[in-house]
Amino acid sequence: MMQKSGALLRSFAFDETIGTVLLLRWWNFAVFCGIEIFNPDTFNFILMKIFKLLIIIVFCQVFISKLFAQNKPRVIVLTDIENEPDDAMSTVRFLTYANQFDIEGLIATTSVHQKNKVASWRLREIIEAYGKVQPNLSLHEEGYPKAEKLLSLTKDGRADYGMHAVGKGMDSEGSELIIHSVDRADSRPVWVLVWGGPNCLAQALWKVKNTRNANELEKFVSKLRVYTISDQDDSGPWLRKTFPRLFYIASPGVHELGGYHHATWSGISGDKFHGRFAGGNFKIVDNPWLDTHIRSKGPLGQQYPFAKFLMEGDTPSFLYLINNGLGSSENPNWGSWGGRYEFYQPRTEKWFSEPETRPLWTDAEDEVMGADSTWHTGNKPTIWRWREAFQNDFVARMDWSIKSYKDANHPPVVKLSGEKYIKAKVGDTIHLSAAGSTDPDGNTLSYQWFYYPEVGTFTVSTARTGNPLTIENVNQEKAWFTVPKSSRLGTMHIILAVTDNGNPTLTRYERVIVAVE
Ligand SMILES: [Ca+2]
Ligand SMILES: [Ca+2]
Repeated sequence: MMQKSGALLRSFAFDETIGTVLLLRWWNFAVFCGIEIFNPDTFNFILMKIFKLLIIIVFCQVFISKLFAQNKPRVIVLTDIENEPDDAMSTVRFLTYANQFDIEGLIATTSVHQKNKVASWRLREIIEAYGKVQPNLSLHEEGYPKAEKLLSLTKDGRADYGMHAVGKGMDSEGSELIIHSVDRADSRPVWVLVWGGPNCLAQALWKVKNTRNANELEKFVSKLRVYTISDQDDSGPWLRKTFPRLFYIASPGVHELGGYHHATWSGISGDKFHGRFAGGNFKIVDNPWLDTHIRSKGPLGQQYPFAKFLMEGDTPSFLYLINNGLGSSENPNWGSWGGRYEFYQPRTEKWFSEPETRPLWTDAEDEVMGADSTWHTGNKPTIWRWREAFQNDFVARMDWSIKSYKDANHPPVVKLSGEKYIKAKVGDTIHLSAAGSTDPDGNTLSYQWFYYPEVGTFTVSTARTGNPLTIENVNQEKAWFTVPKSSRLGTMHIILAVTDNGNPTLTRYERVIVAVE
């Protein structure tokens, strides 16, 4: 995406150059022909030409910036920031990825943990710090928005809890922003990432439901994509049952009934707190490591508070959308840094506040080899399996906020030299190649190919090992495998991870889907 936008920028610069050259040539031609250019008519004519040229240039800029934006997810964050330190932590990380998203709103909300206040002041404080490093971040990747723009999109929801703040007269600048964003003439969906209670979104949908007809409501709902971190007020279950077609990713459940222990998101860092699991590398999500690699780094690092309970419980919601070649935002079941979710109607668990009435994208299991050399199966491994990669990526971006390009690391650019979609039969040999992958820093690259057996419909027995497919040359640029026999044919997902040897090491991905018929 960045390469494409770079090429477009160059072509734009070329157009501008052409415009200037043409103008100069016209001027020379006029002088050559002996036209009296200071004649008022001729002068006005020249001014008109310049004016038209400027309009064309501005139009080109708007068009091209829109074209770039098309590739980015549109994102609105709802956060109960200041209920505890972890939303501020997530905000710092989120802003280091501000160029990956089209941020359309940052809304301070309530939650079960903070029922009567909202704290947009804290969002502004962190955005001000971001403003100090935005020029430096821009040395490393293009597209970082100005702090002023983000400040203008920072709003408050109502300082009132859950469904008590939904209904007639309950609009807020936050709920109005959501409506305006969804209504904008832009075909991309709007992602609402919910780090606290979603009652601001509930109010927006309540209003649309009560002021528009059924078709308009359906159109509005179809543009929304929601990823919530458990149910942090009573409006989440209301949203799901009232808008059955609303795209919704969540581990349903409330804190009071122990819901967080079961939630996929706790895989980010809840090894010793809510989640309580083994297998992940806890050291790299703990305070001492964060001191060294995050808090020490400039104005933005200074805004990163100490974890009181756990590091960044809300962060999986946007890790899910990071453009690293792994995830596919419309396919939560494919897996990403933000975890893996499958679409079904879950049975009622004792930690739900009420029974689910419809399918949603919810908890799924992966089997993953842990840092303790043991296989682990569960929903949390769908996140912690990528922990080294997403932590290193954050470290590099914090470096970007204070270091020059040559003193920081940048991720590899992965290239599959074959097809991404391959049709095959049992017994076929599938050849895989990452030839042509590069690194912007000239780092040496290492390769890892692996079968993601939980994804896709092809099924092989994992009774004896969590790694049921042998890939030859599994850690080389070129690898291959033979499609095994199976009693259930279908799609196989093969992931390529390419890691550089910079400091810290950075990883990017590609995915090959083999349809076995
Ligand atoms: Ca939160
Ligand atoms: Ca690199």
